[in-house]
Amino acid sequence: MSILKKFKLNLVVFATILLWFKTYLVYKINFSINTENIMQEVILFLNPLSFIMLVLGIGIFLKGKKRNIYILVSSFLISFVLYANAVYYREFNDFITIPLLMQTNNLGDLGNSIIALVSWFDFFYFIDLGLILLMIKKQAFLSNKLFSKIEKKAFYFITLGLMFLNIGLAETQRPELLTRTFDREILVKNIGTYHFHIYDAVLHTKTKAQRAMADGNELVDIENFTNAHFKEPNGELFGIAKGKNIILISLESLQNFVIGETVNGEEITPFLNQFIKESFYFDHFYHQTGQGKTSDSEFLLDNSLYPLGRGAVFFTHGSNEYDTLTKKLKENGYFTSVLHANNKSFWNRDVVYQSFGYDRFYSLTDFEVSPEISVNWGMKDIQFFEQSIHHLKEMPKPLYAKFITLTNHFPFTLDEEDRYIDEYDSQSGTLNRYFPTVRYMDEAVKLFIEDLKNEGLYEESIIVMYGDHYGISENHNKAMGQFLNKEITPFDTVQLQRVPLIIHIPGQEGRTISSISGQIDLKPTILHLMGINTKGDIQFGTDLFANDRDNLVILRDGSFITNDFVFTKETCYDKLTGEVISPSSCEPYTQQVKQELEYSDKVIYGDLLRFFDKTQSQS
Ligand code: GP9
Ligand code: MN
Repeated sequence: MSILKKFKLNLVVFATILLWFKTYLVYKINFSINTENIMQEVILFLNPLSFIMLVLGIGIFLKGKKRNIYILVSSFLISFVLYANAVYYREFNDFITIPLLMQTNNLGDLGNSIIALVSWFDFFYFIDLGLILLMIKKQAFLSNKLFSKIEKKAFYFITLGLMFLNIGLAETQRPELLTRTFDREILVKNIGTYHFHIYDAVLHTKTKAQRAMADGNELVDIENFTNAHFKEPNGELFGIAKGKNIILISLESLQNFVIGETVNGEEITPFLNQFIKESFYFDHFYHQTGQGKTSDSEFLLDNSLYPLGRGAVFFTHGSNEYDTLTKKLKENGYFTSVLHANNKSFWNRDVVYQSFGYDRFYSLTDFEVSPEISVNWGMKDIQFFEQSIHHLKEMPKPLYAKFITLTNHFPFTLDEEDRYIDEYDSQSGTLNRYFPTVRYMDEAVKLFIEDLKNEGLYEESIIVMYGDHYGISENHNKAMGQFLNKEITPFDTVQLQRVPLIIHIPGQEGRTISSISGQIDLKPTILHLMGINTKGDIQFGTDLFANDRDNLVILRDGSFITNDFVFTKETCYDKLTGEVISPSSCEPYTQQVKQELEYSDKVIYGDLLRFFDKTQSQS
């Protein structure tokens, strides 16, 4: 007992440890954060500590009553943030962000549900404050010894060290964590809930400042530019699919080089190879995504704007005003939806789909998912399509439904029973596994089309399918070279950014179109097929069926492709031979490329479409 009496604790250290352990407990109990290995668990355990030390640590510079009040107030504020997230998470399975708090209608909804969400035992979230109070009152275990200068320095040295250790470890688990701005859960898992709020605040301030400084006059030049590049729709095809349903399938990581190809003597995409013959097939169609991957391709589709060069626009500018494909279809009587068997907050989709005007997002909770029908990132494509048919049948018609597949995603793992062809044999496991997962996706699409036919939906719909982005990165050039039987140069890398685009229109004969095009062209193309004109829209794509298209496709990294040239990594190539040629051949395009990307970025950073007067531009 006498030993215990001698044992005295510093209040700052005591409060820090309590808050740290409490946060970890909330991670484990409230936020269903799963860790996949010991390292992730270590990161999760460590990540609240440096922030708490940074804030509560100020207490070591204070004395007596002031210190006690400071520790109590700061512990309370941090606990409150944690608690607010825990309450929000109960209903929404997500973390609070600033844009969310700013959305007043969201707040209204929140207000109503808060009462339903809190419960009497929530005082447990603040139990450490009780312990701190008790300690202050009793004074028995409280040490009033002040930190020496050296100790203070050591305290903050350790805090900073922990912060860097956390970021370093997180980076090994998730390269480009902060620049690729992944799912909020992944961010919280790696940098912790408190750092996440700081990160969110920085992102928000930056975005707000750019937006605040923008004004409507900036639109004039941009409108002139996009209007000058507008191409009149093809008279024969304009409105050819008017009133039909639109079934759009985003094919995960599907690149063009597998189409019509074989591996170990077996076709990789037997169904698509057939389907192409009855459809418009664009074999020189490029993805134009950046770090936002699938979400960037969705952004291109809906807006005909380029995604951003850094970060994912779905995260950074998800709540902007947009003039989307979806909104236009909705205005024309369509029921608009997205089907994707993943968490609704992934890629900030729940927020973005609202800005884009989708009526309904069928996400993970709308599907019955079990481990048996899951692989890799989640629900298997075959079951995803199977269950989607029920949703499709129930939707009001005409419908526009976007399906996002998932199985053919890196690292391309597959269950034995779903392997229709053998793996390839090269030094890259990734490329080897890619072929069977592509083959699986091909099967899933085949079964889906059969289901559409059985349900009588096939003849009533146009079907648009495209690859969202590359699946095999440049890291696998050697193996890719072995498969393609050539050495992969930067020129080939650009050519490998081609993804298939297939548009099936009932009653139309199949045709392969080899003019160059990109995802940015999807919006005007689809709308014109439906008989909806896009003249006057701020868009950087053009109708793929227009007769006098400009022949220029711009990739997000500034590389570009024309009929005759490919420009990438500061080098101009002859498109036909792949030979390096004089930069002067590519020069005439460089200005337009720069201008176009800059204008598109400006629209997003300035949220300029809020100033866009459609009625005026259409007249
Ligand atoms: C996940 C899916 C894949 O929901 O969209 O995302 P990706 O990593 O391809 O961007
Ligand atoms: Mn993807």
